[in-house]
Amino acid sequence: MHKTIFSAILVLILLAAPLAALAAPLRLAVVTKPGSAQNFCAEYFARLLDRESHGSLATKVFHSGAMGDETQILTKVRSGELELCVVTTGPFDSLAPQARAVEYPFLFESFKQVDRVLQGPAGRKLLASLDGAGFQGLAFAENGFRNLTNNLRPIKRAADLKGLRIRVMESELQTALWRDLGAVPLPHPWPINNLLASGKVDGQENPLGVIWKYRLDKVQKYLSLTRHVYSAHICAANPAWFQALPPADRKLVAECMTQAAALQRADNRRQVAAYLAKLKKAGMQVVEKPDRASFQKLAAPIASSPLFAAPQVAATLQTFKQALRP
Ligand code: EAX
Repeated sequence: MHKTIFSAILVLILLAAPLAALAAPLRLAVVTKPGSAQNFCAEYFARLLDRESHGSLATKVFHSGAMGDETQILTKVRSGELELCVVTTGPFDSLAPQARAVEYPFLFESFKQVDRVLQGPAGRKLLASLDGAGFQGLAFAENGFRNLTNNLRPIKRAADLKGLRIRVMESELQTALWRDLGAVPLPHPWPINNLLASGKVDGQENPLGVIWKYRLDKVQKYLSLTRHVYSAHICAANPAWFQALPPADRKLVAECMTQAAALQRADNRRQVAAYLAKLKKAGMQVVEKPDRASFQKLAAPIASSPLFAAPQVAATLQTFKQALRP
């Protein structure tokens, strides 16, 4: 009797082992904390995929830097240590330089223009091209239009930036941009609250949602609505893992990510005005209409800099500009 029960249990264990291995959750990483834009997309994707796959594709979201900063997350997706990520376009810079076109200064004026490019053929082409850099591009979610904050003075025009020490993303483009604008850029991974509190930099730049959710108003006094760069989040997968999925699962993963990203973008846009109101209420002094043309003039030579010289990078920017033509 005991022997039969023992054998039955053994059979069950042997049967369950491969099933358990199959059911190991997909690992999806974001650098930000719950409530942030990246997390919204990641968590919504996880819920949606779980529901649509009837529980056969579970996802574990690693957040708050549990898988390292955004550059480290990208490296892990490329090596297969992670299946998925939602990462800001900035840190894609050195790994997939064509992604730089998204954060080209003053390229986009409105969300409508952003969608025309990123949600159209030009955006799809960029996502597909990431394959060459070791990523399966799935969708564009959104960080938003970036604005400048600092502790020294209200920034009304580019001349006011002289000598300002600004934390920038780990991105060659963003570093070059702020140098061209007359500031002193310091590349540093997210999060940056401690860096700002330490006084090693005077300012930083991020979308209003990020400034509010990380309460940068507590360590920064002035805010200028420069909207100098639009930051997307690229939802990407490890290509080998993705391509090895059964076609139906591949389709499901892509569709769930597309839907999660669309919902996240809509949520982000609905809240921009509220974020600004909250930051004002919290005491930030806001320059609502800085002289953006003065910034734009100093940023213009970046198009002919080595950062946009590589054929693929130049071609991506060109495709974006073409898509923006009326
Ligand atoms: O979402 O590093 C940054 O400034 C990014 O905007 C970060 O991902 C916050």
